[in-house]
Amino acid sequence: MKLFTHFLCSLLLLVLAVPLHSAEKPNIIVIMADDLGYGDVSCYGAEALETPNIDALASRGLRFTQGYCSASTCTPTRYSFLTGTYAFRGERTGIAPPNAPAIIQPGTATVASQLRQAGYKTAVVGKWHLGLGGAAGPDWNHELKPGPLEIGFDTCFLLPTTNDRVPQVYVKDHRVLNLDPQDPLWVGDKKPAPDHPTGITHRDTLKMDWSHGHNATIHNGISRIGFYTGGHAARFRDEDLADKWVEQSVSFIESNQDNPFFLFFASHDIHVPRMPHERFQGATQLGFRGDAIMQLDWCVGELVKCLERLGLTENTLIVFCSDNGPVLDDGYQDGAIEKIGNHRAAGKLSGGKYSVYEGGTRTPFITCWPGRIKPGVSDEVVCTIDMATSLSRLTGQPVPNDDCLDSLDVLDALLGVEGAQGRDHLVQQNNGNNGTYAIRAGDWKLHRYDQRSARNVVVEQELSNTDVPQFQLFHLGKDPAENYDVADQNPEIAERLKKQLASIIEAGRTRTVSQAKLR
Ligand code: NG6
Ligand code: CA
Repeated sequence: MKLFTHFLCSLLLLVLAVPLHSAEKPNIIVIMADDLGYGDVSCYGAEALETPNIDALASRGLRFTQGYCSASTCTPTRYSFLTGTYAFRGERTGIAPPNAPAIIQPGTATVASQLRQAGYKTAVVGKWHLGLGGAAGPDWNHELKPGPLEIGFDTCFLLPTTNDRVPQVYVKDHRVLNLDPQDPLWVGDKKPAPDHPTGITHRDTLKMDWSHGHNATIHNGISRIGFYTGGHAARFRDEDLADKWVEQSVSFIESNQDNPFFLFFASHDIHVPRMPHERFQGATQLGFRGDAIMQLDWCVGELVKCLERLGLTENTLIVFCSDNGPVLDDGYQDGAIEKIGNHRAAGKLSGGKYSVYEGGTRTPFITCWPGRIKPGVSDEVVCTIDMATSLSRLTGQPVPNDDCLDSLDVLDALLGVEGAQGRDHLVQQNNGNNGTYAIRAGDWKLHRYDQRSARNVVVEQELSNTDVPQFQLFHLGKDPAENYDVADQNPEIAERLKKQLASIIEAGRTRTVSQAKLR
């Protein structure tokens, strides 16, 4: 009898130890494009070019009409994608300069650390732009630490900042790749010598001219933001970046084909300087901006082909998204404006990069997992910030209480489960913590501009507000392009959203907070 009771107890313990939902461990690839707009690919309505590989993901998976990144610039979106916390809550989360120290502190839970804990091998390949090194910034000639490896990635192969910023070198794990110690790399924000050639002094030698900023050190015929010297053996050609990302990703996938892996494929396309490989130059009528979209599409195709070759297609979840909306002239004269024709980079939306209009943060967003997701179109609101919590649930990982503060579990919506709902609200922001926000709740959207200067929003197409009020209210259902501020006609709704936004900022978190408290 005693033995039997003992047996029963053990059985009970065993049952309790099994999580309610059994975890699934598909391979996961997040492909994040850079500055790609809602209307830039053919499955979202572009007619000036065709993106067959991205379209194929959409037709084999779920195409979201309301998929977002959390900010309309790069660093804050990447910060909140990885950490699951709104960037406006953090310090130094605005667009990072070349010598920025690591922005995400070691010990912070991230998408990568959560998946690593679930038994995944994790890698980031491509643009980082989240700082490297301790408080003094990156030590380019020695160990670049902390960085991705200290926040959950097993390996990394990076462009350290963004390619219009110096330096043009790859970082593999903790080191600049191919750095010759005899030719140390120096990076700074002041001219290192009076005769150091720059985009100003040697403008006539440039292969692509600048239009604003981007006039410091020249490399590969393109002048950049910031100065650097040395490290010549380590420098890359802009034209080869996409090939390198694919090569490194394929090798990571091949080495991990027998275990679950997570790959963050952080493409640099279609950020400036747009200098696609020669084989894509002239591929579209849109100039290098369009050609870079073709290059991005090619990368997607190569990743998909690799999965197919290894028999991993059925068991791999691919998420395709962008880090912010579109911009035409972002500092170089590459013909993007002159050649735009009828193409609308943000589709039907207003605004783009740097703005909290929908065009700034609503982007192409596709989930594809042939073994699990039924193809279709979803109108649910989902955001890159939700990956941390949603992928944790998928893989059976508890989310630490003090991290991933704004990452909501929208897994079922991401997988297209019948009747599943996405977010009922989302805060959008532009850059860092400068007091420019928008909140979307259902069909209503409120903009808030704390700084007067920020109200001169740079908007991409037509709409050019010169001085807007601190608060504006739009009805996205009736007015998706946010043309008509209806705050005066709907004062109660405007008040409700103002309060909701203020409580979200004040509460310091939105996950595991009673939603009533946030209203
Ligand atoms: C801006 C740059 C822009 C781009 C952006 C960051 C100027 C005038 N503009 O400051 O070219 O680099 O920062 O883009 O220098 S992001 O997509 O990485 O956020
Ligand atoms: Ca970007």
